Parts: sequence; structure tokens; C-alpha cells
Amino acid sequence: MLTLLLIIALALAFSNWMEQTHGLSTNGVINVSFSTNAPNINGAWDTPAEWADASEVIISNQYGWTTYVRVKHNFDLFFILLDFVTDQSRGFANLPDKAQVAFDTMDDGADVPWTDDYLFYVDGVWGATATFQGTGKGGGFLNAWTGIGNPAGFAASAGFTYSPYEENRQHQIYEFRVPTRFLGEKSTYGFYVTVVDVGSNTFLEWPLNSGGTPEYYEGRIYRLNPPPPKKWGDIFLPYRKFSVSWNGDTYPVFILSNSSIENFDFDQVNKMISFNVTGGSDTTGYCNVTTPNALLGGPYTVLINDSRPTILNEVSNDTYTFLYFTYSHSTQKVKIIGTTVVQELSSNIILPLFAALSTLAVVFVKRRIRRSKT
Ligand SMILES: [Ca+2]
Ligand SMILES: [Ca+2]
Ligand SMILES: [Ca+2]
Repeated sequence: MLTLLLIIALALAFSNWMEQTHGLSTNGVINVSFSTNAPNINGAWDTPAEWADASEVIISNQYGWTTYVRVKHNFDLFFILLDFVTDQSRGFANLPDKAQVAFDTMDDGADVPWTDDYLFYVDGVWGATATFQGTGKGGGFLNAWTGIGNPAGFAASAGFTYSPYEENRQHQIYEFRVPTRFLGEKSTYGFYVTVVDVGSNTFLEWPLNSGGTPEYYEGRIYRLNPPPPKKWGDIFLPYRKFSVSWNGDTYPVFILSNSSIENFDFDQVNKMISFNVTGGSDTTGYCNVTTPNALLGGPYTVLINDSRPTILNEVSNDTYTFLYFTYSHSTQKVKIIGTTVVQELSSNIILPLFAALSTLAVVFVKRRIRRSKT
């Protein structure tokens, strides 16, 4: 009996560990579209095209309250739209409506927000913004979160206007821009969104009904304390860019994948690019890797945990090589080994340098000879 309990406890601990380290949140996942079409952060759809190419998620509760969430990125920045189509009142008395988006940058879930968790705030009337960081304490909002300055590149704005989702009634719209550099460049982040309509004393959150707690002022929702990060969903970026710096030049390596990419590394000595791919166990993963030929030239050897992949396609043009291969999850180590590699120093630097060093060496030797004579 004791053994059985122990086995069950171990199995539960293992499945919990699996959930946190391999694969995406069971609370929901948003795949973030890549787009070079950066929106203007002003609390309005400037044109229908502004958000047309972003990923879409609908938050809709049992009373019909609805917010459309749209997310996209351009490698450097995340863009988030919250189009609260059923919020057609602008604040209440002196209390503004508000919106919050939060990122769990380690995507480690947890029972309370820690210092890797960030929350961005904008109010619906004046467009005042704020950035908060988790404290690791939990409790009410002011205990669990502490205000820090907005990071460089951050912007958020609110507006009360029409949109392609609701063209006949003005309603509350929020736009956010969050710099990737501030969050750390990852494939997967924990993600949480909330909008508060003070007029109807209602809030909506993504994931829906994940347990955010309203905090009241004179009977009206004043603040919304997010649920523990373990209740949040995930956002996932299928398209990543890794910049390799070599001798003052930057070589971009692009990876399109359904796996989380971690520990990207360029090893010049071994003419190798390597990284880890992680996804839900027993699922098939793929990578489409675009490498500058000047950084790493072919023909290439691709190894997944030191074995050759069953499917491998290689296509090159003058500048880039495109490698496509598949594997089974969960975590695998990918190595891409080239035939040629960017050089340590280009020859037009090496030759003069070599000449200078040789001259120095000759002078040095001559001096030593003279000294030894005296
Ligand atoms: Ca806009
Ligand atoms: Ca409102
Ligand atoms: Ca966290």
C-alpha cells in the first residue's frame, strides 16, 4: 500500500514537472504572428489593416461580454490589442476603466508572481501607464506586485472609438507595445490579460475565469489582482531570430518551428550551430532553419541527439541555406555542422598583423642578443 502511494506520488510529481518543463500551458496557448507591420499605439484602429495580420483570441463570458485580443511581434517588440466591444461606457464617476497584460518570462507558473513576472497597466480615460514586477509574496495586488519604471520602448494607450469589430458603437480599445529585450528573448512566455469596465462593474480575463480577484473602492472595481501565474496561459512565437556577432558583423539565423528553442549557440571552431528543441512529449516537431552561408557554409550535417533526422531538406541560394527537418519531442539537442565557417579574422587584417608581429619579434630577439653580449 505504502509502495503504491509512493508510486502515485512520484507519478504526480513527474507529471507536474513534465507540465512545467515540456510543452505549453494547458490553460490555453496563443501563437503570436510575426509581422513587420508595426501598429501605431494610440488606442484606436487607425486603419482596418493595422491589426489584420495579428493572431486573434476571443474572450467571451456567459453574459455575452466580449473582448477581442490580437497579438503580433516583429522580433524586437510585442504588440497587443484589447478591443472591448461590449464596454460602451467611458469609466464611472472618477474611476477609469483599465487594462492589464502580464508576462511570466520564465514560464515557470508558480503560486505567486515572482521577479520574472511583469504586469503592464493602462487606464481607459487618461491613458496613464505603469509597469509592475512580482514580489514573490502573493496576497492582494499591492503586496504581490511592486511598481517599477516603464521599460525603454514600452508604450500603451487607450481610446473610446469604433473598430472593425464594432463599427456602430464607440467602445473601449487598448493598445500595448512591449519590448522583447526587456522580457528576454524566448519562444514561450506565460501570458495573462484583463480588462475592467467600471460602469458595469465587470471584468474579463484571458484565460477566461482563471481566477483574477477584483479589488473594490466604494463598491466599484478599482484594481484587478491577477490569478497565480500557474493559472495563466502561454503565448508562443513560432518564428525566432538569433543574431550571431562575429568580428563586428551580425549574422541573423532564423528558425521557424513548433518547438520552443533554447540554448542557441554558434561554435566557430567546430563549424556548428546548436540549440535545444522542446515540445509536448510524443508530438512531432519541425524546424525550418535559415542560415547565412557566410556564417556557416554547406554541405551540412544535421544531428538530432547525435542521430540523423529521417526527414531533411536542404535548399540554398547565394546568400542563405534553408534546412528543414523533423524529430519527435520532448527535448532534443539539434546540431547543424557546416563545411565552411566565418573566419577568425579576415586575411586583410591577419597579414598586416602577422607582419607587424614578425617585426616586433625580430626587434625583440635582436635586443636580447645585444643584451646577452654585454
Ligand atoms: Ca492604433
Ligand atoms: Ca466602461
Ligand atoms: Ca514566473
